[in-house]
Amino acid sequence: MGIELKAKIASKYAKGVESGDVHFTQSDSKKVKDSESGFQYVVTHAPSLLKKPERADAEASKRNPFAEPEPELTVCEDLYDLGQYKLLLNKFPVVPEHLLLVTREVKPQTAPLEPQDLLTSYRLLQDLDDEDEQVRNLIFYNCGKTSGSSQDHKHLQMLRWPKNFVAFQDRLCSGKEHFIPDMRSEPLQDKKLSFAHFVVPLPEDPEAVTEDLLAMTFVSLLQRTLTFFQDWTNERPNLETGYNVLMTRQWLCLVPRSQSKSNELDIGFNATGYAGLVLVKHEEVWNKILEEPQVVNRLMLECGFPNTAGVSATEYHY
Ligand code: B4P
Repeated sequence: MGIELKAKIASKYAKGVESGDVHFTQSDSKKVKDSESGFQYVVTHAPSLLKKPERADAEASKRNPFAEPEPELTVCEDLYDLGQYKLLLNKFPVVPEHLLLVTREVKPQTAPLEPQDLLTSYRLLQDLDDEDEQVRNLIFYNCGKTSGSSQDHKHLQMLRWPKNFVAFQDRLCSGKEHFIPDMRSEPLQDKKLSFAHFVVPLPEDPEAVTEDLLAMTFVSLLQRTLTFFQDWTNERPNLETGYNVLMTRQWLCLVPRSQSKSNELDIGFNATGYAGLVLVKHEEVWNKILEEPQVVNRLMLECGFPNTAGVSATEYHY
C-alpha cells in the first residue's frame, strides 16, 4: 500500500502543479540555533503569502473547501476504505506534497482526535516514511481558533520533515521507552523551553502501536492540556480552548495554545511552529529571527502557556 500511495500522491501533485490547481509558494529556508536553549529552528520565509488575499482565508469565508474538494486535489476519496477520511493535496503548499487528512463527515475543528484519527495518522506515517531514503513526516492537528487553524472542517495535515532536522521532541525522547503518563509519571517536558508541552515517545515496534495505545496516550496528554483552560479562567475568562497535536512515528506531543499570533512580532504559529518549523511572511520578522533566534522561544510562550516541567499532575490536575 505504501509504494502505491506514494506514487499516487507524487503523480497527483505533479499534475496539480502543472494544471495550476495546486498553488505552490516559493520560499527560502534557513536553519538557526538558539544559543540559550541549544534548540534548532528551520525558519521559512514566504513573503508572497502576504500578496495572495484570494487564498485560504478568503476561501474560508466563502465556502467549506473540504465538503466538496476539487477532484484535482483529491488523492483518495476513501482512504484505506474505512469510510471515514479523504486524503487531499493542500491547495496552498509551501512544502511539496503537503497533505490533508479530512473527515468525510462534516465535523468541527474544535473536536478532539478520535482513536481512529490517531491510528489512521500513524498508518499514513508508516506508509510514507522511508528510513533508507531519510524521508520522515509530521502529522499535525490545529485544534481551535487559538491553535492557528483557519478551516473549521476537521482535518489533520501531513508535511515532509526537513532533512537532518532534530526537533526538541526528538531530543527529549531519544533513548526513552514508551509509557502512558498517569498520576505517578508525567509526560516529558523540556525545562529549557519557555512554553508548556507534553511529549511521549511511541514504541519503536509498529506492531505495538495499537488504537488503544494511541488513544490512551492521547487522552493522558489531553487531560494535562485542558487543565490550562480551567486554571486560567479567572485571569482570562474569554480564553477559548485551543491546542496543537504533533505526531511522528517516534513521538506524540500536545501543546496548549493561548493565542494564534504574537503581539510582539507580526507572526502567527500553527502546530509546525511548535516543532521548530517557523513560517515567516514579513521581511523584518525574518531578519529579526535570523539575528536573534532566541526570540522564538519568547514568542512561543506568548502564544502558549508557561512551562510546567517538574510540576506533578496532582498539583495541576482537575
Ligand atoms: P488550517 O489548519 O486551517 O490552517 P493552516 O495550515 O495554518 O494554514 P492557513 O490557511 O492559516 O495559512 P498560513 O498562512 O498559516 O489548515 C487549512 C489548510 O487547508 C491550509 O493549509 C490551506 O492551505 C488549505 N486549503 C485551503 N483551501 C483549500 C482547498 N480548497 N483545497 C485544499 N486545501 C485547502 O500558511 C500558508 C501555508 O503554509 C499553509 O498551507 C500552511 O499549512 C503551510 N505552513 C504553515 N506553516 C508551515 C511551515 N512551518 N512549514 C511549511 N508549511 C507551512
